[in-house]
Amino acid sequence: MYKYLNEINSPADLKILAPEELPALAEEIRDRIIRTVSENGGHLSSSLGVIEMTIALHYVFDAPRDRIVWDVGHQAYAHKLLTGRREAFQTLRQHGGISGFPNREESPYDTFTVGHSSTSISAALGMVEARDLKGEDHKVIAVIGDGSMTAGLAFEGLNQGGHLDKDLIIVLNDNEMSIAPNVGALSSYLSRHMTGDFYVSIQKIVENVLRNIPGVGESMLKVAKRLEDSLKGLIVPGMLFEELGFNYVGPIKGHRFDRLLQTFENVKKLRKPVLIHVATQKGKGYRPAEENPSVFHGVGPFERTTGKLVKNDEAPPAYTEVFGKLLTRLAFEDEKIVAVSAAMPGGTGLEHFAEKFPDRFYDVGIAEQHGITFCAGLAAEGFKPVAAIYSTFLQRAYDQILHDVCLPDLPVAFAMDRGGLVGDDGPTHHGCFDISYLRHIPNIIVMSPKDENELQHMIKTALDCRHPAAIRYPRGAGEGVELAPYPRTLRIGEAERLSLGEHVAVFALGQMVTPALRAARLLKKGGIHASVVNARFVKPLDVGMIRELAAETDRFVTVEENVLMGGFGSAVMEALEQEGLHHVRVHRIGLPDTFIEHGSQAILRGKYGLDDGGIARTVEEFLRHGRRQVRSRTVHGKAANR
Ligand SMILES: Cc1ncc(C[n+]2csc(CCOP(=O)(O)OP(=O)(O)O)c2C)c(N)n1
Repeated sequence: MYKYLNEINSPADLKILAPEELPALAEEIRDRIIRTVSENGGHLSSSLGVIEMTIALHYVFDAPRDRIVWDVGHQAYAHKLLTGRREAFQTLRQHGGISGFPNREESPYDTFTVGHSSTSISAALGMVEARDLKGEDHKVIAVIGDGSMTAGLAFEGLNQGGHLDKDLIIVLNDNEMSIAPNVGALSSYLSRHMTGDFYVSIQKIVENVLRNIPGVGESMLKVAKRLEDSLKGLIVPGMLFEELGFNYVGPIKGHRFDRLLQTFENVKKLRKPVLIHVATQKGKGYRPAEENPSVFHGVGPFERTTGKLVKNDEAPPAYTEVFGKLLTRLAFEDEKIVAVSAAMPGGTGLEHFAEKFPDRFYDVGIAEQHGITFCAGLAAEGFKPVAAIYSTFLQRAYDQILHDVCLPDLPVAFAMDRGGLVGDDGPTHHGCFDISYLRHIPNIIVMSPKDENELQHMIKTALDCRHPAAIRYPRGAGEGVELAPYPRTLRIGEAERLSLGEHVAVFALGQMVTPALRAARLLKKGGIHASVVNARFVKPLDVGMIRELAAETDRFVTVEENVLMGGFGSAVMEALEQEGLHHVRVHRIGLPDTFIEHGSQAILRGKYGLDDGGIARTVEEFLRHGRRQVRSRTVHGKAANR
């Protein structure tokens, strides 16, 4: 079906092609990507936008000897197709299939494991230094988007890169988009390449006029030349990078092979820090994605011919949607509520809020650290900021949460969407560390709702509590429960007992409450009676409830979609120890001490024993064999693999 692509098993096969054949190859790659993503879902717009650039990079450079370092890595589908994963590409993002991101374990062409943004310049610079220390001679090329360039981390890399003055190439892929349109001063600065053209034409006119003034023309011209640099600095985008010590090349047209090949060939000869500014179009070549690049940034399955998304209209509203709607409603009543997103207004459900309250909504760009300290500033002045950031990306802002928010006990609310297993995006995106990275910080309240209605109550609670408060909720649809017309404030640290049973007490957190209840029903059929508790709060824990249940049973099971280490179960064990309740034996169900692979949420929950059947089996075994045997199985990963 694909004349050119089918013959390419490595970049060496690509290099055999004539430059004139590359556009046809690009179209084949485009078709293959669209077909696969329409079935599996994935990051479409970004990958379509860099097909020509990817082919040109592999055509000119010599990977894997030359290191190509992708930023975020969501745009690397063409790279995967050209580097030996053509056959496997149909398994993209599926459990057991290839990853949606570059992964060092998957291929020697994937120089850096990635998924979070803005790491490429630092990583590439490390590789440059390693090359020089080892006395090797190859190129290192970082490919970074204009959205990812907004992060402080990228500038930290640029800062050192310009200073070291080594042979490093940065390709800035500028499509003027992050997921949504790019924001911030840097973005406006880059988009001045239009003005750059304007500058060149003005320069020509001025030159001509000066030359034609008899006598004074030439000397005026010299003065004008001297002024040129400062004039250029005012209006040409590259000067920022030049000032930082990079040789700026561009902007060049990112879908024209002649320009790309010529520029890469030229730059290859240099031995200094170079930044090539490439202008591309997000979604290039697929009309629905060109028209709506944000929707097709990360997309589920869709009808290829129409671009219509395959959606389950019957599904209950997603947690994200419930969050966004409620926050907007509450903001009408309380003008102190402001919302902050780090380049994800759509993904976090804040688009509606942004529309209604443009002056109280801030998209800070991919700048989670700045976003949190910015919230701290707002809170210090009496506002109620809500930082809506996915659990996995909030990892970036650990010190800002600790030092800038929790230490001064400022009332910032953290809406941590995608807490737990997120599915196909895999280990870089699972939000399974948040309970552990938050619960040891003084002053913070950490909670997780059992359903979308409780999420409403928790949002209200977080806004009313006058302390730092984090709510973690899962990716996907809610439980389908009725939504209370008005949320109430929960009593801080109060758990909810959902069923009675004398054999074992199951403490479940967040999205694990419903499967724990179903597991209790399964267990009942086998004569095991379990009390099920909706923990609601990880911090402060409901120690009263723990005491109460410890008086009824000597077996506790905790269930959480978080790593076991330092998680909710650990908090329960610590409380038992502190309370001197040594007679209680505990078994913790959660994620093992490993990075969880990609795959659908259902598959992963099944594999790691976090679904109804898995929880019921573990409880049953725990009661049958006692703590020691079940624990040793978990340690060897077998319990998790059942
Ligand atoms: C630290 C971090 N925050 C947020 C994200 C989510 N995210 C993935 S891609 C993306 C936009 C990246 O924009 P850009 O670098 O311009 O690449 P493009 O998709 O436009 O090609 C964002 C915000 C992320 N991957 N990492």
